[in-house]
Amino acid sequence: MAPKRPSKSSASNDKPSADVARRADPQQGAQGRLEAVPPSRPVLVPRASKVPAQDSDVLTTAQGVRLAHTDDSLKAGRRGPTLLEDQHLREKIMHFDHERIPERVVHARGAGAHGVFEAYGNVSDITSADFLQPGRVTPVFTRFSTVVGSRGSADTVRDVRGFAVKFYTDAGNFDLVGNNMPVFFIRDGIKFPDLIHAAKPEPDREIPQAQTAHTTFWDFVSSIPESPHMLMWTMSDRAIPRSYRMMEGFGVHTFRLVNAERETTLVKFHWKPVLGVHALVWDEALTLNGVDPDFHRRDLFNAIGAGAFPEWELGVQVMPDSEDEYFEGIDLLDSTKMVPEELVPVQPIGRMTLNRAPANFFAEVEQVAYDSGHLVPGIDVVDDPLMQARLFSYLDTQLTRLGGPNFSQIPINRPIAPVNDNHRDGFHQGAVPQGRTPYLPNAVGGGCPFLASAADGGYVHVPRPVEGVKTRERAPDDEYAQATLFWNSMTEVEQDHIADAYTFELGKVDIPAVVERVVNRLAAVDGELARRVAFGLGLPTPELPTVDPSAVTPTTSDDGTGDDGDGVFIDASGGLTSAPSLSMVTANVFPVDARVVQILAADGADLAGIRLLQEALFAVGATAHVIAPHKGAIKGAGRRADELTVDRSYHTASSAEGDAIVIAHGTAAITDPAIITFIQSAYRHCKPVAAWGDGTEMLASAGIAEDAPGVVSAAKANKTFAKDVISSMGVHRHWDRLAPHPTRRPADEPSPPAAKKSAAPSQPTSKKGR
Ligand code: HDE
Repeated sequence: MAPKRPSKSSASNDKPSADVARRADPQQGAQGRLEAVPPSRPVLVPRASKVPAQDSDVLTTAQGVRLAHTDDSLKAGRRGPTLLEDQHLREKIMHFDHERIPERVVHARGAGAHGVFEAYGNVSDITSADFLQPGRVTPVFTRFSTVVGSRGSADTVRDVRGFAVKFYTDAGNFDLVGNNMPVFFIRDGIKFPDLIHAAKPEPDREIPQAQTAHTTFWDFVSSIPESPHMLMWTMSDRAIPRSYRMMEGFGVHTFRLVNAERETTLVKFHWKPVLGVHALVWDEALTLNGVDPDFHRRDLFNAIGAGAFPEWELGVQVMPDSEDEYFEGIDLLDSTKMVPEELVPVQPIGRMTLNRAPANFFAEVEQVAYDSGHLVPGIDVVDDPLMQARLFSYLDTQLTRLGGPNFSQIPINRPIAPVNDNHRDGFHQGAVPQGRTPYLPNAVGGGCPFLASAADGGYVHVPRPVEGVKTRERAPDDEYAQATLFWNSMTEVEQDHIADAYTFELGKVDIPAVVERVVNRLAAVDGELARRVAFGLGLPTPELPTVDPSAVTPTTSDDGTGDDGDGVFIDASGGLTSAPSLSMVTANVFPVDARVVQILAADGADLAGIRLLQEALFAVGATAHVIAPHKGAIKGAGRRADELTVDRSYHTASSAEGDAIVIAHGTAAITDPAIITFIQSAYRHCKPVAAWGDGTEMLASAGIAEDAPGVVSAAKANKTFAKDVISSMGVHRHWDRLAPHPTRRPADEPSPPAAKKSAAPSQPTSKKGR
């Protein structure tokens, strides 16, 4: 007798919800497909898998034959030998042998989640893209990633983060495949293989994993002209985010938007996290690489599980579509440049909420195939040579990674818009196409499928004149202005961290000439930065400036001067000397959703106080971890046998995992020096530190003054104490605790003159304001 059919929890993702309707679709085979009902309604359910891999209650072979035994292979006698005849064994091992697919060449390490995008901006004057019109709700799948590391590398390495969003719009899929930094290392896609070869582990020794702190990376980036700006971003705390939920996202390239009247504007896309932009400190990132290499992945999963759904506002900077595609001297076709928000504010146009973790990591996160060429009517690309190369790469890479040209049929990649593409056959064809006329024009098939005009939602390119001499030259550049602008826009603590990051990375470079070249070029960004890094590396202070960028840029232009041929030099500063919007350190207070408060406790602790704090934190959406000398449960102080569950013991916990620590009353008797170190490191990382009752004695043992910034203490754990703890978390870090950085020049000592951007010839005219 067949076993009783269990509730179909394993197939729950295949169930259509009230928001979707199933229809038979000859193009898609007998299982049908999910189709969105009226476009304005949210569609929150994944595309259903048509492959019936889990629709039997009984274990079967891949051919659907029910199995009676799976624990022993078929053998001649109980001790073997194994018989070749065992089809179940051979099929099972064959499939297992082929479970791995090639990891992504770049961005191999990542995590993703489903969600919705709700548009609310007034955009009809700039784009006809239907999903951006106010009120439209579109399902999305978002994947965050690091760039350099392999799939099994740690989350918290210093690196750029990928921020890729697939919008399943009614007009087809739109992929915004961006990063958490608004610029890039190189200007032309032809240099991408060089960049990645230099950044990946060195090929003779396969060292180091997931790091740019090695010789070949710095050799390459210091030898190309355009890298100084992006290097400032990657050496800043932007490269060690606290959480995916606290990262900005950028489309990086300029996009061309087209409205219903076929008028165009140039825009930059921005994602702004509702929780603010926050980072780890380097010491925490290093610790987390060992303590919890899945820190970011876990954080995303836990936040969604806790209902603290991560949210970002999508915004656009809108610039006129001028003939030369410059704005205030900034080349909009150059992805090593950004447009400061001080010049063009970001206008909000919608909100993305990630509300569902993937059901199966491989099927969704690994198999999702983003493509910067996935555009919908109303959105187009520009001539940026970096973007143009990407338009080739993403389609091409999926052929190997996903095993053929039919990857758009994989459930996570399938559009919700109806599809009729006339493509046929190929590896892993999942559809059973009908009919005999997969070609156009045809008369035999009644001319089907028909074509759509722009008015009917067809993608029609805006006519634009294209002309030029066939050449391998590049456009003129201003390599340093925006790097200097970035440095000038940082707060002191952010500058300290940048100087430390350069010192760390270059400290791992084993060829002195490479180190010197980087430090010399840093002098052209900022003399004081170069001095501080040189000091840390034991090098002489570089003269200001010592480097002519043209000397390291034989390919910049014909004569290597940055001259565009008309005696005109570019000024990419936008006329600004500082842009405060680039800084992550603000006085703003942010929500504490799914932030982790570590409550240090022990047997005999004030359990009622801990519970009060736990509840107060839970009420504002934060998480509490009780940390004690042992796992299991701790006992209260009273006579009643009161117990509280411990989340982590000191053996598994690290202060790097939390956003704040609180020392409970009744904990003071612990003498383990590891706990004192735990408290001291939280303090040194400028996190809120709190204690009540005799917990304050632990503060004293750790050398922490109760009146130091971000330190909260009280006699009892009551509501006021809980409120103070929560409000001290809203600013993320209490940097004012720090003593001046040892390499910072004392305030009374004059700084060296500001570095000029290059030793290039004087600048006769500027493109600024063209
Ligand atoms: Fe990518 N990039 N990229 N890239 N990229 C890939 O596509 C490439 C660039 C970005 O979570 C690959 O499916 C070239 C800039 C993200 O699945 C590959 C160039 C930006 C992701 C590829 C660039 C990005 C990728 C690897 C220089 C920010 C991860 C696997 C012209 C705007 C998407 C894959 C995910 C992934 C090529 C430069 C963002 C090889 C040739 C600039 C977020 O096709």
